[in-house]
Amino acid sequence: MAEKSYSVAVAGATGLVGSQMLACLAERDFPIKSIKMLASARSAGRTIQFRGESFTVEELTEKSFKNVDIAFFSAGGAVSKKFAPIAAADGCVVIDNSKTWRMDPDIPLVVPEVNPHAVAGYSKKGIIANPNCSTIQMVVALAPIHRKAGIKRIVVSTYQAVSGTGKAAVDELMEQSRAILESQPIEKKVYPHQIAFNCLPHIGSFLETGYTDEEMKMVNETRKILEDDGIAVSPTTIRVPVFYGHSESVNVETVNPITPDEVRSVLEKAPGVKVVDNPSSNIYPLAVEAAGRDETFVGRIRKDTSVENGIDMWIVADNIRKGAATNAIQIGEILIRDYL
Ligand code: 3JN
Repeated sequence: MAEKSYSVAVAGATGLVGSQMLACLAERDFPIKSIKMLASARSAGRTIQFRGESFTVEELTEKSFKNVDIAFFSAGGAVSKKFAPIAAADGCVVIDNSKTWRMDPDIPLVVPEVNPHAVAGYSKKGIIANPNCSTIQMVVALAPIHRKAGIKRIVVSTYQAVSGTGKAAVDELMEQSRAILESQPIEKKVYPHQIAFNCLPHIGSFLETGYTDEEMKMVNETRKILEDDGIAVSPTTIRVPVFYGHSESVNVETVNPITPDEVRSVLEKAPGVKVVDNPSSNIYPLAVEAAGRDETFVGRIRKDTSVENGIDMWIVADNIRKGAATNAIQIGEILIRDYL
């Protein structure tokens, strides 16, 4: 019998994440019967190449999801908020990349290497949430340590690539870098400050507590995915002049002792993780090497000598692939394998 195949839609098909979703669907041979490329009215009419065929981008409307089995959404929070429930009411399962539904207790928040069982919860509202990029790569690396030694507290600083903001920010870094090297004045359109040759301790919007909403995503989403509200998380999220690949300096304090060698050995067996850790040969994870890959790379694994049970490490992944598109398609793969 022929393999079952599905009607798929990609909402936000012309964006950075949407186009990567299409690339991942093709690369991973997702069984597709038909595909709709959806975007705003502004992008409607454009053509997109997919698996050697040309597709015309359609405007996303209330009627877009009739007879669609699975829709991958990456068109911004407002679109997700309005259209995910409409799609779900039409019997379509939505895998949503925005923050809109992530903390809804009736909507699963899934990282396939960590909590694949949670996909089952899709049936409540017909929506599955894809976590924030910085959270995904952190929990892929930390879940195996949590299972082995119990994580009590995480202190994390991120070094996030401009692609996390979107195409305009990628252009802004390129243009500012060129302008500065040519001693020309820079233009600031996306970020409040110069991003070229700079670091901005500011991602998202500031809350009354002094944290940003991006930082609070890491706190709340980590607890939901690891299914442990007792984990303390203190994040600082930083934008750096890197195009692709988020890096994270992560300190964890565990309940039970665990040595750096034990961490390496647990992570070497962990799904989706690649240990890159030979500092004496200058080998450690690098954003430029993680870009274009789907693994989460971990290195600089060492004992934090300032506490009894502490480990420090450096975690890097492609924010557009594992941090967004790949993770969403992997969720789709579990969905069709076990549920649809
Ligand atoms: O800036 C980054 O590197 C990640 C950006 C994430 C982001 C930016 C705007 C809106 C999100 C997200 O995925 O958490 C959202 C959102 O979901 O609403």
